[in-house]
Amino acid sequence: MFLPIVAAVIALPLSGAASWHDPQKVLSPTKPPSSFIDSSIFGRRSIAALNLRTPEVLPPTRDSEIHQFQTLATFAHLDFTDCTQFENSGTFDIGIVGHPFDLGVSYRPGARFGPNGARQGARRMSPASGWDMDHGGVNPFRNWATVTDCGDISNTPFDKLVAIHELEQGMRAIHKLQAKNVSTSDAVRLITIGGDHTISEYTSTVLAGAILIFHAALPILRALHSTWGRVAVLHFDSHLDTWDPKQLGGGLTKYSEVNHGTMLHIAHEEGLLSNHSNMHQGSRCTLFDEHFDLDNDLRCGFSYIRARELDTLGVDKIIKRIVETVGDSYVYLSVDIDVLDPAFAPATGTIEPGGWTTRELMQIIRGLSDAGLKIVGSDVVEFTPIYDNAAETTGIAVAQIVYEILHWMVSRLTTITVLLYARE
Ligand SMILES: [Mn+2]
Repeated sequence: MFLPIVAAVIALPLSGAASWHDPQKVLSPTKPPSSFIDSSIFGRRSIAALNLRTPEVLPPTRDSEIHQFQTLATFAHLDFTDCTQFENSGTFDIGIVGHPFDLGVSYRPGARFGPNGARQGARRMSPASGWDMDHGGVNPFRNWATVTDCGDISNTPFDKLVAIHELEQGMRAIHKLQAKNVSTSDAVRLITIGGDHTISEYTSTVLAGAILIFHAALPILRALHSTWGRVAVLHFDSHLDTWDPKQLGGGLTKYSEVNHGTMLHIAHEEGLLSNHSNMHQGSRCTLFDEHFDLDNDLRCGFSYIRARELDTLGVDKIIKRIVETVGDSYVYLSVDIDVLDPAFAPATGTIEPGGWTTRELMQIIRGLSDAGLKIVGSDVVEFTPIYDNAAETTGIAVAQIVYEILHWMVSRLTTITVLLYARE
């Protein structure tokens, strides 16, 4: 059997009418086709013979936002506003603001690209198609609030404390602005997209109206009490982030003490947090020793729900426990995207297997909104796009969580305003 096959293979180029030396007929260099159509399956027939009709141009029925993959990538195709400029006071109610900062990470760097990654992940969202089946048909972009993309707050990549100062100044400038819809909103609300988790500490500080100077450690608590009082931090994160700098990062310089795992410890030391109503959700990290970290966490005013407790408690009981813990406090919501399982959010700085699904997190946030918890600000942090996949799983999840928080703010601000005025 071997010999005839070899003979056939050898004979093949030598037999038949079309030798392999013949010039290629259709794409002959001496006779190039006059057009692409000529060289295609349509041959040399005239285009008219194809009977192609001129496309009918219909009048526009919806605005151009429907083309979700086009235009510059602001968050959900929102209008851009330079929110740090006072001339823009009174032009918006809720701002999405980027903090491209990652000088506080301990493992994978790259969260400085998170804000634009989140904007890329939010491109399928649009005010033109924002009505939500799971929120009673509400479109949070076209409800009572004017929502805008504030862009990023510029900060140096060369010095962490200077960068934090720049971000803090930017946030303070934004919080000086008056809201647009003053009949409903007493102040602008911000959802910050990080950036590593270090930003939350001064974000909540600025929100509270206090001045924080890390290396001087002299917070002005009077301003905090005259505006929101101490805020309760709801901290969705696989890690505690209340680490004493003695345990994480400290001992080198004052610079090293400020990082994405110590910021809640520092916030407590500065007196910015509620005494007992802060909570971690989705915890599942390892600790530096048997007792110290958890004792220090308790001392910082936190309790926690571990990620695995979802299996026994279920979503409803988790919501109930959070509501009972937070009570009537003003809530600052901080979502470290590593609270999700790496299957749902692989692109983050410090991944921990065994987390929640995106749907579970969305349902818990929705439950807190329905319970009427009084959200005064929020962030979604630790998205590090370089570790995302081609489907942009993490970036789209980050955008969806921001959207869920936006629903909470839109649905609850009226209640907050009434309470604030009642206090005066
Ligand atoms: Mn964190």
